[in-house]
Amino acid sequence: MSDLNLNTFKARRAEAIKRMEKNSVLVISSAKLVSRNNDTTFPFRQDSNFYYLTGFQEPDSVMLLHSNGRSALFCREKNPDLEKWDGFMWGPEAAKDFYGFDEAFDINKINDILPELIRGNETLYALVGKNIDFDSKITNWINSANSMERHQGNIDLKNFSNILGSMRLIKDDEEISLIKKSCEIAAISHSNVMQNVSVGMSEYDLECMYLNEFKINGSREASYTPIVAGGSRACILHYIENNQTVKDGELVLVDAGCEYGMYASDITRTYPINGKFSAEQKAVYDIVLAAHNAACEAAIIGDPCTNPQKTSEKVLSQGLLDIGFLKGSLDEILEKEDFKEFYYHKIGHWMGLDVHDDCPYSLDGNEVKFDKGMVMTIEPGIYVNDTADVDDKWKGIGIRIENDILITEDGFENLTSKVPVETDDIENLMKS
Ligand SMILES: [Mn+2]
Repeated sequence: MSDLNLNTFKARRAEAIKRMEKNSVLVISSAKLVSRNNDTTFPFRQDSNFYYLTGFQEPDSVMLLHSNGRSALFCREKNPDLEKWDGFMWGPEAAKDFYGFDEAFDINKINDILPELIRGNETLYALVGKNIDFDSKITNWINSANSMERHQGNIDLKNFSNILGSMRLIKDDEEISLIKKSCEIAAISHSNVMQNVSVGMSEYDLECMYLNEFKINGSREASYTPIVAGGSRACILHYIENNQTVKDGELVLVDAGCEYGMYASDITRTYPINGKFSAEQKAVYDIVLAAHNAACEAAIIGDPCTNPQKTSEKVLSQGLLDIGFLKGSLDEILEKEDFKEFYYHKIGHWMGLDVHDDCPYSLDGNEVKFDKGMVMTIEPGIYVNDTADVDDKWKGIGIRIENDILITEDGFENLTSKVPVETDDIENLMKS
């Protein structure tokens, strides 16, 4: 906890307040502890939006900001008995002082206190639509507050998602250094595992190796469940069963990233389990790589954030024409989106506190334009399903290549470059 710069969170709250209308409040909830099954829970992971504005790592908490600059935190009362089971709890008083809130209250009293704090305001901002349970609490609090006024009040509920998402879109220096570290750990992990795989291993053998590498390199958690897909299972985009054997001659697609200081990384590599690409595998791989490289080049400050998508569709379609997977003219293929038979997902996503960062792609009907400090994944793929109208020798090949890029003044910086991406480099690494 001591490595957190609490001024960063305070500054973000001040910035959020600047973006609020006058006579308004913003109310955001923490994550909850989620049950796995009877009496056991998943490891707690704080809600990214709540964390971004507070730095506070406990469940059952709510933050309130007022346009007049005041801030309040609701959290669990300190409970020495419970602390013997579940560990340290801040309690409102200590949390208020340490995290720099003006007021703090017992979360159990929120239904009485929060309506008092929001009554008489014109606007209540919330992250509407993210959590039905919390949305209904918000509605109830607004209802209580309105009924407290001598003449029925009318607090206007507004969605703060795009405002907060726009703040989160531009990463500050601290965030960039955490993302870089997360990317570095993930890249080193991919390289280390590639050197140690062998024919006949199961997908979960590999999964285990990746998770182990993350942990020994300083990341406690993966940023999502790793996808380890041997052979044709690579064509299933969110395959996480990871329970089959990877056979000689097959590729394995691994989409695995880690979390460092709450920030995600997200890398995909596809490589031959026996260390040597076949001619067909290499031919498809090089098309995906060409699309990847061109898409990275298309991430330019001032240009729409959809340009890498369009670029990848063009380069990939040309490649699919060249090897005879698609027929007709390039313009026609792009117009009719014939490439979608082989490339059926988007080029990438914003990345930060969330692996799919909770940030907008368009605002007020306009595409978001690239700016310095944005972080996006670039991850084109080609997947040849059994149903494709191609020679049998191609079927079952599924390839995705994914790196994480930072938008800078001089173009893009590849944050995951420590893991090889060219087929020659992968083969050489796997030989070593
Ligand atoms: Mn991704």
